[in-house]
Amino acid sequence: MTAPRLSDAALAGLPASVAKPAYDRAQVKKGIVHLGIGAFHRAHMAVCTEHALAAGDLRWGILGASLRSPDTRDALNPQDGLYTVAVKGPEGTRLQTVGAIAKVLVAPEDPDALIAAMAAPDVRIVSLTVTEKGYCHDPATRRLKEDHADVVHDLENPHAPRSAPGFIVAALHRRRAAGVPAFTVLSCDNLPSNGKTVRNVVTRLAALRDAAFGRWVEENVAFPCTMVDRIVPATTDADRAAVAAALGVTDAWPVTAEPFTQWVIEDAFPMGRPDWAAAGAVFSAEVDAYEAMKLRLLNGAHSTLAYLGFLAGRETVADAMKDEGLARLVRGLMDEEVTPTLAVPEGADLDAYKDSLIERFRNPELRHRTWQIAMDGTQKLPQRLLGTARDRLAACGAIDRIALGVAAWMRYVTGTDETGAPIDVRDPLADELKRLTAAAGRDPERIVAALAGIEQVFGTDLPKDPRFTGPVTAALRSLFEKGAQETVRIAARL
Ligand code: CS2
Repeated sequence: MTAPRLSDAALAGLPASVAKPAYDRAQVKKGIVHLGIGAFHRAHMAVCTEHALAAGDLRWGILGASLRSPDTRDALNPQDGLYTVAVKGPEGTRLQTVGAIAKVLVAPEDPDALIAAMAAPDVRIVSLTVTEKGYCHDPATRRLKEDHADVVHDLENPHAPRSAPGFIVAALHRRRAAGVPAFTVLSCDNLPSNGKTVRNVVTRLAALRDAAFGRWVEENVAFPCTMVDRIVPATTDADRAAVAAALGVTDAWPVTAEPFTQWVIEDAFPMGRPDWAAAGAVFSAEVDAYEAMKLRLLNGAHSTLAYLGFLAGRETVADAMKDEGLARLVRGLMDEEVTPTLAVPEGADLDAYKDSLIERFRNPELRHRTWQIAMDGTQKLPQRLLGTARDRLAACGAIDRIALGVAAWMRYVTGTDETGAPIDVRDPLADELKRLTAAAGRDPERIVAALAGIEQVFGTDLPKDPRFTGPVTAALRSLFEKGAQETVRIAARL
């Protein structure tokens, strides 16, 4: 017999060890619409918002929206929006059932319902975790990609958009027409100056629709920047089974996360906001510095570990960290090549931060697959590794480890692993990557010339700079000739 499903009615029966909503969910208003209601949001912003609700400010319930698949809606709506966060650390697993999400909509099924929900006067914040590619921007310039298929579609169908910027523009248009003040747009994706990037794309899209409306958006909408951090691997069936066993009821889609969580936010919310600081979020005027520190140290190391680890046959980040060479390489990357490029936010302790990153990557309780992090490399490399490379080159510094990370991405997107098996390369530019690498064969120079020629990723400067292409080509040659593990061993000087 299958266990009954998690629901409001089941909350009272959950074991006392499970934290659960300590407020009357029926009284909660929907003050936030969140676009891209994936595992990360549910383990991060929704948990902070839960805290604010529990403290008695019931204006901030979350209406979630999926822009593509119905899976999250199908899992969460039958359980009254409830789900469980399993926090996995060395001291074991802590469970919290979260009630902050009232309901989930599936945008493509009824775009107008989502626009109407976003236009409701109670909604003061529209937040997003739509991943890097969801901004329809050019990662190298951070501007709207006006020939992006979704942008073209959304301009032709402003009332039935497809993209996150398209929905934001449609809802702001409706609010303006109804005399309802604009909501604040809160990007929670791993992009540098994410607020500025989303401002760029939304104001441009609005202006393309109508110039006067574009100016209104520019003058009336706040786009605070944020730095978000929590490692949240994809949920597995084993996680589902463990959570169900602990709860005594089935949760169709729990999320797992590490104990660490950090959120740094620029305090620009003219329409108000929950007291996220009480839940540990930090309001700061230095978000850009925090963001660069996190993207270059954590995510730069993560992507490097993901490509090299995957090629070396390591399934998870924790497995990859067991390779002494890889562990030394990423620490060297952080200390020697990233740190000199950073402006350290006031009060931040870089050494302690880097130590904690190594410890977090080693967390044996998390099964964070290298393949998962390897996804969407074209959208991630610019802010994770290439910006650092540029700053190093400008200062005449060495970039050997960065070059190895970039070369590992190139080796990975050739689509065949070291045993000759195919790699499932997921990337918005996957077709182009396939075409370019197939034409270049296994010749490192040709591969580097072809891939570094993708201007929206590498810009126009890096492909012309032999101080960049030289070390990347050398590293790629070694990856082909010696394999990832040996290349890393040599690079880590073991
Ligand atoms: C990871 C991030 O999947 C990835 O690309 O690097 O999701 C990472 O786990 C988070 O940014 C941690 O805050």
